[in-house]
Amino acid sequence: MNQYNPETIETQVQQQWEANRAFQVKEDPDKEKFYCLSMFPYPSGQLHMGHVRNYTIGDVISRYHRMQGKNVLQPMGWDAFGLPAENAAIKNQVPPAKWTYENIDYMRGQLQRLGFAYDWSRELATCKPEYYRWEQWFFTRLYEKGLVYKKTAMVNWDPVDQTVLANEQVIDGRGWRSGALVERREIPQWFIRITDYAEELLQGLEQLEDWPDAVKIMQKNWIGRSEGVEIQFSVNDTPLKVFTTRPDTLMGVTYVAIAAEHPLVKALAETNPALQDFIHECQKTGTAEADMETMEKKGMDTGLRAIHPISGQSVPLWAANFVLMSYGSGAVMSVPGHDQRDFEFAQKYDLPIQQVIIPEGGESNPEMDAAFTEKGVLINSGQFNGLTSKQAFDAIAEHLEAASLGQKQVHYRLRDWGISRQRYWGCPIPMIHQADGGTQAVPSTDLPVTLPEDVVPEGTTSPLKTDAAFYALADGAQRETDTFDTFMESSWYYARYACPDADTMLDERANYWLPVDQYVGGIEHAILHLLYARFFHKLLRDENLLDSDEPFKRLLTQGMVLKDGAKMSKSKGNTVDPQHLIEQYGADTVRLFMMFAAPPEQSLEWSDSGVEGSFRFLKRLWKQVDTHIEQGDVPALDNSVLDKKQKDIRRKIHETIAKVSDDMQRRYTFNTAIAACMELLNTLGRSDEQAQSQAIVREGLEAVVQMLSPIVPHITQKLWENLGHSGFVLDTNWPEVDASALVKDTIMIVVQVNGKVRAKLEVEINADKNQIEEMALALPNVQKFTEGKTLRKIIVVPGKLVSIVAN
Ligand code: ANZ
Repeated sequence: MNQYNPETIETQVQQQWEANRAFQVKEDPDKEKFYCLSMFPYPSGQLHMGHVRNYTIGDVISRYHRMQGKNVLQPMGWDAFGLPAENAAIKNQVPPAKWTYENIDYMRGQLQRLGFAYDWSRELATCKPEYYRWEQWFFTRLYEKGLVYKKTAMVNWDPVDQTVLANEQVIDGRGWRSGALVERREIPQWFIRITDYAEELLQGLEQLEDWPDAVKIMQKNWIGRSEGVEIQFSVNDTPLKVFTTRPDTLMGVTYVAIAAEHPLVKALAETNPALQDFIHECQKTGTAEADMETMEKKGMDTGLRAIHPISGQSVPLWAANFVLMSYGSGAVMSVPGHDQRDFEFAQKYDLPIQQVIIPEGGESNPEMDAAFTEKGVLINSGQFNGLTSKQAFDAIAEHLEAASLGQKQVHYRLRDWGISRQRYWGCPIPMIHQADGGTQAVPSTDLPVTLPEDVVPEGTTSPLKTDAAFYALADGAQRETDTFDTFMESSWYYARYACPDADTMLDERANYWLPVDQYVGGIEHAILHLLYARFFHKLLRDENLLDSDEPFKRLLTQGMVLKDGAKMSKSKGNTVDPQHLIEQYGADTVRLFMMFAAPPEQSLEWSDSGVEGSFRFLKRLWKQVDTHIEQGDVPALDNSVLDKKQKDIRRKIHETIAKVSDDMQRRYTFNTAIAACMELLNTLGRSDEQAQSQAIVREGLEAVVQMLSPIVPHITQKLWENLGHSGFVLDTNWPEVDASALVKDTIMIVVQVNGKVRAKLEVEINADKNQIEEMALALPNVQKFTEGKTLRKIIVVPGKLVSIVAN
């Protein structure tokens, strides 16, 4: 009849979808909803293969659930603020806004060309004032609730360009443009109290049954809950608090270590130049925890002494580079006998080491060559001797509590979220600095604070900071010129899709659609994006804008796209341009390859021959359906007249439906679903030309067309039409398993001769023993092994085996 011509078909089908607004959805309380969301892209210029994979997975899941009769929402938008737009602006002398909007237009076209079932009426771009105004409004609400505060925090400062640099703009300690050595500076910045929600964010992970364990573990570690005791030492009669998770080791403290930036050290340094030098030295090294682990431990005796809260003895107070000012109280009780870091430090500076814990049933070891870090039983600890570490934790905490020298505490590694960025292309922070030094949130009636768009930044100071029309206000007040961390925008976009035109931040529609039933995205977002979005969801709930606790019910993190074993990426120069492939083979081939080459969570190795193979399969599918149609009409299927071979083919059809349904719904193994469809097509191809056989082939082909339609939606739509149907295959119900077709009326049994399996035999389920015996003995291989022998015994176990003894 005709040839498979992807380009013509795909254009036609896409026009049909568009004319029918096939993917626009409304809230329908009578239908089960399904919200499927793929992480929105940064509009960098063009789609890369990682996007294509991510969005194909999301689209297949969406279309599958739609065929389950659900009301499916699948939106798309743009994570449009961020540094690359500024870099491009500097390079090409275009305003970031213009660059961004042009990229969005191009990439939207690419997504449409791939046939993704998005409700484009809900599209949003986070750089538009109608989006970010609500983020600004919400921030002012948080400020009023006391969940936002200002404090000074460290930034990277480029002394030549006179600008703050993002971490990725610091290359080997130098500014990316100027090459100047980067300095660290403290400037006032805004923070959101995510730590107020640390416990809930941790507990909430338990509800997330359908999230990958790896992601939950990363979040758990990031939150980093630890239970301990805050203990009060005293230095010059003023209290010095330390946080410890091992109060059982308290009697083994031989010195106290304190951060170099601790106010106590700073005060001493005023009259102690050596200490001053030490502080400077510590400031040079990074404060990242990873650095802390590996860097050389350095310290300096402050000359002060700390009084132990129980023994009353005095121990030396050392300033040390491994103590973080930002964790606990910035001071540590050092127990070199039981903490390896303290041990190495004590050895280096010749400080005493005291053992206070021994293994249960073990002995003390005066010649320690490493710290004993396990828990055990207390020694050298006075009244606490003999207690286990666990008992001692409570006993020591209670003893200290009674003396008001300590209390149990829970600490989190999680820090408050610093949201200030000294960048231009971001959402303006809606705060005002008054002339008298006070601060004020921009009143809601004055929102949004609009970012001027017709600006080309030069790579030095943000244009906002020199634009008086932007920042200067009456009475000497000034607008904040920093912008939000772009993680702010991506923390609530999923909710705005539910009601993109609402004239409030969110409306009731958000409660209909949320939580997202399936979220699909990259593992690189396992910690920050997903944690911030979970946090925002709880903030929105507490503002009565939402009534659920978690944003994403089920999470799928897709694997990377590799080429020659390496991640496909621009920097490696091993990319394959999706656009080129779509032009060559069509969208369906690209989608099929993406889904066939690997299960979604695993990495996918790029293969040109794999793409070619996918294309060949689609051509064959087209031809097979076409050939079948050419043979003319088929009669209605009549199950009562089928012969064995026909029944076998029907069974295969329904076994395939059962398998593919499970692969699509539960296992998400789209590759095996495709393989099962391919196998079924082979079976159907071996059918004979009887009328009932062709009726079965028709049933099978229709099922395959339906089952492949989420993956290759264009070709299957055309084939569906060619098979005589009107309307969209995506609006049909997913094929159902006919249980009666699965019933087997024959069964395979094995035939043994003298205990060895020699043949297999297919028999009617209710065949009698004599019949089975006769058939078994007639089998050529059985004859071969019984030839010339006497049959001694024949046992028939119906449904299982025939055992022949002959000698
Ligand atoms: C004494 C001790 C003895 C400790 C021992 C450990 C083992 P997590 O689990 O991460 O909360 N610490 C406390 N504040 C610190 C700071 N600002 N900078 C660096 N280290 C700090 O770790 C808590 C433990 O980390 C605390 O328990 C303290 O060392 C140290 F055998 O106190 B421990």
